[in-house]
Amino acid sequence: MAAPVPPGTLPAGFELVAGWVPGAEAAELFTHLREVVPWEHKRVLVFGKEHPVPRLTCWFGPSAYSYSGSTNEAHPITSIPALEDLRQHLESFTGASFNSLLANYYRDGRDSMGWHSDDEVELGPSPTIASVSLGAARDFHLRPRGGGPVVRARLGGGDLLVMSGRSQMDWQHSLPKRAASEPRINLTYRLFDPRAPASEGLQLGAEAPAP
Ligand SMILES: O=C(O)CCC(=O)C(=O)O
Repeated sequence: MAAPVPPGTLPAGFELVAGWVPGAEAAELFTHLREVVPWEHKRVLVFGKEHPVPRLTCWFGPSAYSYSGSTNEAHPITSIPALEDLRQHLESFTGASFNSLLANYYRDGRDSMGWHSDDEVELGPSPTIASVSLGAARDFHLRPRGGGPVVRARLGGGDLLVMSGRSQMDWQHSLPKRAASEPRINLTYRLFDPRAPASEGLQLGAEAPAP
């Protein structure tokens, strides 16, 4: 079993487990998911103007959700056995429950994720989010919501980042653009309650520009 990166390396509420999916398996999973996930290139409204989201995405979960004038159709996790298998392993490893998953495909260094917190009403006040990275390593940044220096981490293929406790209340995260990068896939497993009072929706494209 892969060991967590020593405590204190990341802020409280963030635990990085390097090589959680072992090397060869992580590489195979990347190739498989790149082929079988029905990737979509969404467009979102930002200040009334439509923009393409700078990555490909796919939402798996119990129901569709909408944000910024764009509806994300829900695909069942069980439609891709490898994603359901990962879900079950993540539940055993973390002790948390997951019923949904946002898959992001960063085609190259121009693809990115802007500053945001996963703090939507449907996720509850202190969600546990399990984020699995596959493919190329990319920088991952954290910044305190109240202001303060950026904490820099690197997420490699097979790494698992677990965000829990006050992580979404106290911090924002982003995946900045880079001059060059090989492709990468990230899978964030969540527990999504479709009956929660409507919010702005998951921040799939409503994030601030990537640094
Ligand atoms: O690609 C990543 O590691 C970040 C994904 C992310 O921030 C999200 O899905 O909310």
